[in-house]
Amino acid sequence: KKFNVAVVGATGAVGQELLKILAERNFPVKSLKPLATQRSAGKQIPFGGNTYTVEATTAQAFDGVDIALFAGGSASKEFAIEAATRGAVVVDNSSAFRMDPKVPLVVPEVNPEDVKNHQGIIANPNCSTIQMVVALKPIHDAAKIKRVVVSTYQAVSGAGKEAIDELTEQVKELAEGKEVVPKVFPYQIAFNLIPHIDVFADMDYTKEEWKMVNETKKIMHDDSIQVTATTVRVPVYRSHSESVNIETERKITAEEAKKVLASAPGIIVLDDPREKKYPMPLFTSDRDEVFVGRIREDNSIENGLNMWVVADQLRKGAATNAVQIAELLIKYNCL
Ligand code: 2RA
Repeated sequence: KKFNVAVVGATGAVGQELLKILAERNFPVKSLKPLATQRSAGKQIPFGGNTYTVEATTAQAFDGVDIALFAGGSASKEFAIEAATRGAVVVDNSSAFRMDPKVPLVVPEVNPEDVKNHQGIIANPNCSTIQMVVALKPIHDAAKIKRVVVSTYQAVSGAGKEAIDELTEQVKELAEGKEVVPKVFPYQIAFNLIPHIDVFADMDYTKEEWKMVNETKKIMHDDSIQVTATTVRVPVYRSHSESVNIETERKITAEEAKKVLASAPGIIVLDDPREKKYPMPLFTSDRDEVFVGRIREDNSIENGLNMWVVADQLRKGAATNAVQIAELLIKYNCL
C-alpha cells in the first residue's frame, strides 16, 4: 500500500532532510505534497524521480493526505490539528504538542508501542532528548536510572538553515578581519560557545533544558528519573554531542554498560580511548545511529556512569526519527 505524504516546511533544513530520508528509506509514497510558506510556493522539488511544486500551506492542502510530516516551527501550531481533522496522521517535529497527554512522544528504539495510542498527532521529541534517551534506555533496563546530569554541545543546524549559513559567514568574515554582526544567535557563534538555547524560563533554566527534563520522563514512562541539563550552542554544523552522567539503582560496571549499549538498537559504541576511538561530529554527521563512547564508571559515587553521546541532529535528531515513526504507523496498522 502507498500513502499520500505531505512534508510541511519542505524547504527548511529539517524539511529537506525529511525528503532525503523518505527517498533513502524507500518510504511507500504514492504522492508527495511539499508545503511551505507563500514565499517558497512555486519552487520545484525533485523527489523519487519526479518533480513536485512547493505549495503554500493552507487547511485545504491537507485534503486527501494520509501522513503529514511537520518539520517544526510555527506551521505546527497553525495547521497540525487542521491536518489531523482532515484525516491525516501528523508526525510533528515542533515542541507544540510534546507534553500533551493525548499525544504520544516517540523514539522508536525506546517506546515504539506508544504510536498505537495516537489520536491523530504524534510528536517527535527534541533532538537533544532523542539521542540521549536512545543511550539511556539499555542502561535503564539493566540497572534502573535514578538521576541524569547532562551537558550538551549543540550544532548550529538545530537553529535551521540560516544558522548553518551564519556560522559559515562568520568564519569567513573573521578570516578577512571583518566585524561580525550576529543575527540568529545572541552573540558571535564562530569560535565561541553560547550557554543559551531557546528562552530562559523557571529557575533560570532555558526551555531547551526543561525539554530534556520533561520529555525524558514521558518517553521512558518513568517520572522518578531525575534529570538536570545545561544546553550549549557550539560552532559545529550538524551533530549534537552530550556529556551524560548517570546514577543507577543497581551497580553496573563500564564493561557491562558497553555490552548492553553495543547490543541495543540504534547505537554504535565507539570506545577505545587509547586508540583515540571516540565519537566526534567529524564522523557522525550524515549517519542515523547514536554513537556512544568514553564509557567509564563515575569515580565520585557508588553507582555512577559517564558517557559521551554524539548523533546527527538533522537525521536521528529530527528527520530519521520522524520517518521511523511513520514506518511504525504502517507496521502497527494505525494510519
Ligand atoms: C536546537 N534542539 O538545537 C533545538 C531545536 N532543534 O536549536
